[in-house]
Amino acid sequence: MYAQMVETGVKKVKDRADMDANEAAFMLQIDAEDKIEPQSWMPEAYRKTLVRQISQHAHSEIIGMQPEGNWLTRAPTLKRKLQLAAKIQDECGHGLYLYSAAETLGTSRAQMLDDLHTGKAKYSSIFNYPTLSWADIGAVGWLVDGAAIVNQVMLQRTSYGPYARAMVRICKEESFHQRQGYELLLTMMQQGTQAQKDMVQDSINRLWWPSLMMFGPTDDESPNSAQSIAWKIKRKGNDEIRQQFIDQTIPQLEVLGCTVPDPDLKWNEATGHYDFGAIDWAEFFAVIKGNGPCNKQRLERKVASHEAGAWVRDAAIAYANKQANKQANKQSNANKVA
Ligand code: BYC
Repeated sequence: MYAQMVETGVKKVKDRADMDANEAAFMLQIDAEDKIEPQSWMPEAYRKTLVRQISQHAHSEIIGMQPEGNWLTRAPTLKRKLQLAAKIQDECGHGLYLYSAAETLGTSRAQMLDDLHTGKAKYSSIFNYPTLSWADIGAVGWLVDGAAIVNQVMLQRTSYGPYARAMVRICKEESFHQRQGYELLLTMMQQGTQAQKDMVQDSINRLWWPSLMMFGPTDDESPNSAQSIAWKIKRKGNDEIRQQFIDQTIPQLEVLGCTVPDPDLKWNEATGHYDFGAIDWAEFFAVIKGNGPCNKQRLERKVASHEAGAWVRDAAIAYANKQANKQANKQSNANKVA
């Protein structure tokens, strides 16, 4: 089994009988569907699990801007360029809400960024694949945001209040992203040249399997799922949401007139779901360990832009200090007069 890099202290789901009074009361709150808020008592492992997941989610949004930004200067029309610029800005906003949600758990933005920059914290495997053609921008919107939504709709009901509330807004924006990606591909398929249609198919061929890997390892290889489901951080296992994504995506694929690179994909009348072929988990684990096609480039770019932005952070701090001093002087003058 894959060894966790972020140790949350959970080895197995604790029996209720082994819980102390605080933990038992916490579980009653979870059972009652009460949201856990920053000031609520929570088990340390619950807090660590959330910091791990929310910060990795935030990092994914921020790193995810890179493969899309790659096509910003080469968008085919002004309309497409504006759509792509708006989408990238949305992703940045999602990262910021999520960092703020994670900060409510007592960690700092600087710590989370340091964990990302030093390779300790992960981000979604999908962003370690390159965007080689304009059609990839459509496929990222349709497949990657589409996969993200299936997961995030479930996270709107996650047990931690600030994370659940951030997800509500994020899901609305992700729905727009998914539609713009699909509309882009549909336009290429319905109005494009043969070369453009081939570009769409090639893009789906390359991004289909990595999109399925976004949901994480199978349930029996997922060290975090059982406890996260018990705490209602996750509402469903990785396999169930992967299946849900496939079931809702294949009819859309058929409308496009494209195929997926999976000879075993077929509708199963008995289960009411699509059967699909084996996922290459060796590839997934290689990517999340840092050996995907673009891991090195993504991280180097992120660290370089963080360093290049140091003066902005310094200026913001200097300005905040100046304002605070001004306010303090005003207050002390007012006190003297009084
Ligand atoms: N990639 O026990 P498991 C977007 C890790 S961005 C990398 O199942 P868990 C967008 C996992 O972290 C949307 N690592 O874990 C942005 C764990 O390692 P650690 C991104 C993965 O947490 C810009 C280990 O494998 N969405 O939409 O219970 C442009 C074992 O896994 C991956 C989110 O981040 C992966 N795919 O379940 C366009 C959703 N899968 O941490 C679009 C929030 C697993 O123990 N996250 N790992 O070292 C989640 O819902 C859950 O964390 C996961 C994994 C379902 C991903």
